[in-house]
Amino acid sequence: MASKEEIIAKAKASITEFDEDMAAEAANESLAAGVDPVEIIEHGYTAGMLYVGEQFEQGTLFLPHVLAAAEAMKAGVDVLTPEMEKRKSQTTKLGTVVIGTIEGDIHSIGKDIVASMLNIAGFEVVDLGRDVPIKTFVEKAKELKPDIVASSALMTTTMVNQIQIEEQLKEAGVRDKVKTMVGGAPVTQDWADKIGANIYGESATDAVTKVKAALKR
Ligand code: B12
Repeated sequence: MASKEEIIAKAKASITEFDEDMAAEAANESLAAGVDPVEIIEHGYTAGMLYVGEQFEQGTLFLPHVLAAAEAMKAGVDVLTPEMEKRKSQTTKLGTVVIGTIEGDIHSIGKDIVASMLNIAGFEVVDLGRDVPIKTFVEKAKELKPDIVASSALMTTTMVNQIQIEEQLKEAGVRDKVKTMVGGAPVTQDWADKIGANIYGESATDAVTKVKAALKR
């Protein structure tokens, strides 16, 4: 049976080689070997996607490659999801998180991972999808009274819209009733501090740790 390191390497290679079948195969091998799906996602697929992103930035790979890499990542994560669901914390609900990719931005892979890891950790997650209008975040905050309103932004041009979430929650009179969380590749702790967001999460595991700490549950 393949070792954990070999499976992680295969998961990473499946993304950099845009190979959906290989991605699913690595996922199945990891399940058979009893490797934590989170490790495959973070150190395998995500690491591969980071590499593809760098190559895209340098102009050695192009948009169709990025799309193919994203498809491969989805193929792998789809195989792992049922197992992650099974491992879902059976404790009482820890809290509710409303999450979405910010208005103007269609990047959803990172947001999806954060949403599923929060869900597995025992939070009720309401995923609003991608390119979510600011007003929808605010409406859902009023309607569902979640503990956390979380937004993902993958572009410098769309992260500015996270300011609007802060502003419009204030205008609606609900800013003090929820905690806001921001994340996505260009987002930093500095940015979160600057716009007045309560939590910055660098990765999905970081998000889970910080949400738990913020809600002290
Ligand atoms: C995959 C990808 C795509 C895919 C997206 C597929 C999908 N369904 O999501 C496709 C091909 C569709 C795409 C399209 C575009 N893309 Co693109 N894309 C990427 C790429 C290569 C990887 C992003 C990714 O999925 N990473 C893997 C995931 C797992 O990582 P992640 O998203 O960072 O998420 C992790 C953390 O950030 C964090 N996190 C994420 N969200 C959240 C939220 C919360 C609340 C928290 C706490 C944490 C958190 O946790 C995650 C897991 O650890 C990046 C490169 C990069 N460096 O990011 C470019 C990139 C983001 N894209 C870019 C661009 C320009 C575009 C396009 C405009 C291209 C075009 N010319 O059409 C369009 C966007 C159109 C739009 N309106 O949104 C630019 C953005 C530049 C900028 N302005 O800042 C980048 C940086 C590439 C580049 N350097 O040019 N893209």
